[in-house]
Amino acid sequence: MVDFQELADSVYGGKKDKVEELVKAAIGEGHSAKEILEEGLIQGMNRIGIDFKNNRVYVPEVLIAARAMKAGMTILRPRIVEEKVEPKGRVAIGTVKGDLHDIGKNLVGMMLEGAGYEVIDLGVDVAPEKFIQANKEKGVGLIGMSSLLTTTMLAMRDALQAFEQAGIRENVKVMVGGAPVTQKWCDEIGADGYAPDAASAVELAESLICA
Ligand code: B1M
Repeated sequence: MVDFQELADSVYGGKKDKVEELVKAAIGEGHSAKEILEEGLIQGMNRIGIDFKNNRVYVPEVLIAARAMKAGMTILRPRIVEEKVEPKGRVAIGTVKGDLHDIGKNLVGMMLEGAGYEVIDLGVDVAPEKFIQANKEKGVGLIGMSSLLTTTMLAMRDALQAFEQAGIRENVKVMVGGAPVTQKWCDEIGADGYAPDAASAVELAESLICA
């Protein structure tokens, strides 16, 4: 019998091969994709997120855990599709126009994926039109913008104005983050929420999507 605690521990510890082995075994035993996801993979990512937030682990550990999670997800994906497991929500995430930093944005994306969201990663140097397109064509309900430069923080404001002009602001929530970004800046530009780190971004997404 597959022990879901062991699966969660293996994700946490970044043990990619073990995660793959346990996910295959759990499928073989007839567990549903939802169960494997929620009881095993997501639990492991949740824990690493909390420990990262509390400075008990650092970026490398989170990246290694996320790689193990992804390996498990790759095996599970056909099952998820087959069982029509609904994601908690669809999020488009990107680093704003003019900014090429993506380590923090990737961490946020991985944590959101680990928490059960479908994440559309638009990459770096993302123009507002790309976020708008993701909302119109892919139905994303939440847009996440990351900025690491004080100069590109202004691109967040431009993007929000572009969302208004494109008429999508009413039907999409916007969260912002990145080292120079603050709650004050979030309020000033009229975004819906600010998160200081990847684990908080998951908590924020939960509250914004449920709002
Ligand atoms: Co650049 N860089 N960089 N850089 N770089 C900084 C940001 C800088 C502070 C370094 C410094 O001078 N001390 C400085 C900015 C100064 C400023 O604006 N005030 C700087 C500069 C100036 C530059 C260049 C202009 C340098 C040059 O070319 N002259 C240039 C700009 C290029 C461009 O973007 N157009 C540049 C380039 C680069 C590299 C390419 C070399 C590389 C990026 C590689 C990459 O990302 N693939 C790089 C790096 C690595 C850094 C530092 C050293 C590290 C950034 C990082 O990855 N942190 C950085 C100095 C520093 O921060 N110590 C620096 C780790 C990461 C996990 O943290 O991204 O903050 P962070 O993400 C956190 C939170 O902020 C939050 O969650 C994450 C996890 O907890 N978060 C979100 C992030 N996004 C979020 C989104 C959310 C919610 C939370 O919701 C959507």
